Amino acid sequence: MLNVKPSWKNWQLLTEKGRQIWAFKPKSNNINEHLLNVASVTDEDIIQFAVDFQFDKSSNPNSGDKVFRHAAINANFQEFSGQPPQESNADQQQVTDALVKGINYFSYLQSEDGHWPGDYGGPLFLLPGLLIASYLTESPFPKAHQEMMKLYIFNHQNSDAGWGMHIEGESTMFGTVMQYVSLRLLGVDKSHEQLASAREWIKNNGGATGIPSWGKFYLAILNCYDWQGFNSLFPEMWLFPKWLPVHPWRYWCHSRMVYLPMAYCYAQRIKAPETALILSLREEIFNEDFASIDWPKQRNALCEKDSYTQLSPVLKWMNFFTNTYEKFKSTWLREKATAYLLKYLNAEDAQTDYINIGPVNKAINSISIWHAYGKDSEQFKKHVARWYDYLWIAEDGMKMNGYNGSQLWDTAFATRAILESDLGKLFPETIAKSYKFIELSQIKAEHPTHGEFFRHPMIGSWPFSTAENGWPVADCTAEGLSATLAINHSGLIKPIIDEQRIQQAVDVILSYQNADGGWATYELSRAPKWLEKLNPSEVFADIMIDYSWTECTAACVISLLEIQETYPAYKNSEIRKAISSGIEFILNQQKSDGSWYGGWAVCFTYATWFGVEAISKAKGKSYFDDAVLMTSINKACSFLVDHQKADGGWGETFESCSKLVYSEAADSQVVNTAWALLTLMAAEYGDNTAIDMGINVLLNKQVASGDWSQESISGVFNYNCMITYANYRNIFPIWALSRYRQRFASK
Ligand code: LAN
Repeated sequence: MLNVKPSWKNWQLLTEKGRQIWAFKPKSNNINEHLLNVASVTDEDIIQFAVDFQFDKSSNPNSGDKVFRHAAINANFQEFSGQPPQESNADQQQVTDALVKGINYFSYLQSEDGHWPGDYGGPLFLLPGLLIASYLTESPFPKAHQEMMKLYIFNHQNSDAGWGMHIEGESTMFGTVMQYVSLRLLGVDKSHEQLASAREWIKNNGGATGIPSWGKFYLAILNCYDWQGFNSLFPEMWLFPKWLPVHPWRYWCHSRMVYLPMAYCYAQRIKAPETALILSLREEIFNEDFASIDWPKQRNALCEKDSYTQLSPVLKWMNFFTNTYEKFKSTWLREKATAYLLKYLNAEDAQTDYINIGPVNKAINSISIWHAYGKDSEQFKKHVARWYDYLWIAEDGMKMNGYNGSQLWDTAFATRAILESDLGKLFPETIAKSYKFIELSQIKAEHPTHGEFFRHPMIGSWPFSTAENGWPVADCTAEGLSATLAINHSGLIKPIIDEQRIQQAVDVILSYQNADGGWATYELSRAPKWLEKLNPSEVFADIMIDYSWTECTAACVISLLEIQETYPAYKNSEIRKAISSGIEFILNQQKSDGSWYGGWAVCFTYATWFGVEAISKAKGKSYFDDAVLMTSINKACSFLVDHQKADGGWGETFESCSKLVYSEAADSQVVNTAWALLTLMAAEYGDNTAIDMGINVLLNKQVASGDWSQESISGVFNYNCMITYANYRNIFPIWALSRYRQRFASK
C-alpha cells in the first residue's frame, strides 16, 4: 500500500471523456455535479491540509503526482498475474520482468475513459490569471480550493523569497508579483512572514513597475497599475484587411488567442473597483507612491531578471504610433473593433465548449465575457464551470495546469510504448481502453465558423488534450495516427477507426506541411519570419509565428512512413514527396555537433530522438540519399555517446532549452536516458555497451511498484517556460525497455 495522507483522500479525481475534475469530498461520481455539492471545508480540514500538503521544494521542486497515483494504485492494484515470457538468460529476464512490472503499474493509472491523467503544471503565471478573473468577477472558488491554492503558492516560494516563471526557475518580477498578489487575493494578510520577505524581494529588485507586459496587463485589470503604463494593443488591428502581413490571423494561434481578449480588455480599460485590498496592494508592491508614478514612462520598464527577449526597434516605433493613436482614436472605429473582438471571443468559446485553447486565454476570455454579458449570463457561467478543468492537485497543493490536460498525447505515446514489443499483448484491456479514448478523441466535424475565424480544416485530426478542446495539432494527429496503426497491427482489437478515417488523418497531416518541408504545431506558418520583430513579450521567444519544428516534422514523417507501409496505394507519390521534403527539413535542422534542439521538451535528447527515429525509418527506402542519412545518424549517435554520463545514463537541465546549449544535469534522468536509448536503438548503433549501460540505469532506478521517481521537469514552451509531463517518467522508460526487449526477442 502506498502512503495516502488523510486529506489527500478527501480529493477525488473525476474523469469523463478525458475531462478531469478534482472534487472535494464529492457526494457523487457524476462529473457534472462536482460544483453542485462541494462539501464545506472545516477548520480541522484546513489544519490537516497544511500538514498533508507540506512540500520540500529544496529537495525537488517537482511533485510526483502522488495524490492521484497513490489513490489509483491503492484502489485496485494487483501484481501482474499472467506468466511473463521465459528468457534465455538472467539479464534478459531482468529486462522482461522490469517491463512487465512497469506496464502493469502504469496500467493502473489509466482512467476508465481510457486516458492517462497526470500533472500538467509547471508554469507559475497561470493560476494568478484565474484568481484575478475570480476576484474581479466576484466568483470565488470554494474555500477548500482556495486553501489548496495558497499551499501550492507558498510551497513554491524560492529560498530568496521570490518566485520564478516556472517551478524550477530563478525568481523573477513576473513570478514574484503575480504570486504575491494571488496570495493577497486569497486572503493572506500582508503581515504574513512569507509575504513580508516577498515584498522585500520586490522592493530590492525595483518594484512592480518593472513587471513584464503580461504582468502589467493583469495588474491593470486589478487596478493596481494604470492602463496608461501599458503599450496600446491597437484593437483596430483586428479590422485590417487579411492580406496584410501583420493581420493577427497570421500569428501563432496561441498568441492570437491571447492578444484577442487582451485587446478587448484594453479597449474597455477593464479594471477592478478600488477596494481596501486594492488600495493596500498599490502600496505594497511599488517602490514609489502610486499616485506619483509617471505611467507612460513605465511602458517598457523591465526588471532585468525578467528580460529574456529584447523588444525590437521596429516594435518600439509601432508602439509610439499606436500609443499616440490612443489620444486621437475614432470612437466609431474603436466600437467596431470591439464588437469584432467580442464576436471572435464568442466563436472561440463555442468552438472549444468554453475550455478555450489554453490556460491564458481561458482566464482573460472569462473576464471579457463577464464584462460583456454580466455575471449571471449563461456564457459567463459556462466559463466558470470550465475553470475547474484546468486545476490539478498533487502533493504540493492545487495548481493550474498548462492546458486542460495532455490526454491524447500521453495516451498515444503510452500505447505506442507498450506495443513496441510483443509483450504489450499481455495487456489487452489497457490497449482496448486506449483505443476507445483515441477513437473518441479524433475530431469528426468542422465548426460552422471555422472559415470565418481562420481555423485550419480539422476533420480527421487529433488534439493534444480532448475532442472538446477541439484545437487540432499537427504532431498530435501524427501520434494519434501512429498509435491507431499500432493497435490495428497488434490484432488485439477489431478496428473501429476505419480506412476512411485513417485517410482523413493523412489528409490533415499533408495539409499541414509548410513550404519549407517541415511541420509546425497547430497551423501552417502564415507569416514571414520578420513578424517576430513584433513580439511584445519580454519573457517568451518565437511566439509570433507557427514555425516548423524538428519534433513536429519528425512525428508527421514517421506516421506517413507507416502509412506507406500499410496503405501503399493511398496518395503514394504525394506522400513520398512530403516525406522526402520533411526529411530534408530535418537534416537541415541538425546542428554541426550532430544534435537537434528540442522546442517542446528538455531538450537535445528529445529532438535528437525524433530526428533519428524519422531518418532511420526512411533509410533504405529511396526517399533520400542513404549515404547522407547514414552520416546524419552517425553524427547524432556520436553526440549522444559523448554526453553519456559515467553511470550510463543521460541528463539535461531545463537550461538546455533557454540557453540553447546542452546543459548537463548533475544526475542521470530516466526520461533523457530513455530518449537517448530509443535513439541509439533506432540507429542500430554498433556499440552495445553504451546501450546496455543505459538500460541498467533504467532498471536500477525503477522502484518496487514498477514506477520510476519523478526527477526534473521535462517539458517546455517558447524556450523559457517549463512544463511538467508527469507520465513521461513511465512512458519513455517503458518504451526504451520495450525496444530493447524486441531486439533480443526477435533474434
Ligand atoms: C503545448 C503542449 C503540447 C505541444 C506538443 C504537441 C508537445 C508540441 O510538439 C507542439 C506544441 C504543443 C501543442 C504545445 C504548444 C504550446 C502550449 C499549448 C503547450 C506547451 C502547452 C501549454 C502551451 C501554451 C502556449 C501555454 C500558455 C502560454 C502562452 C505563452 C500563451
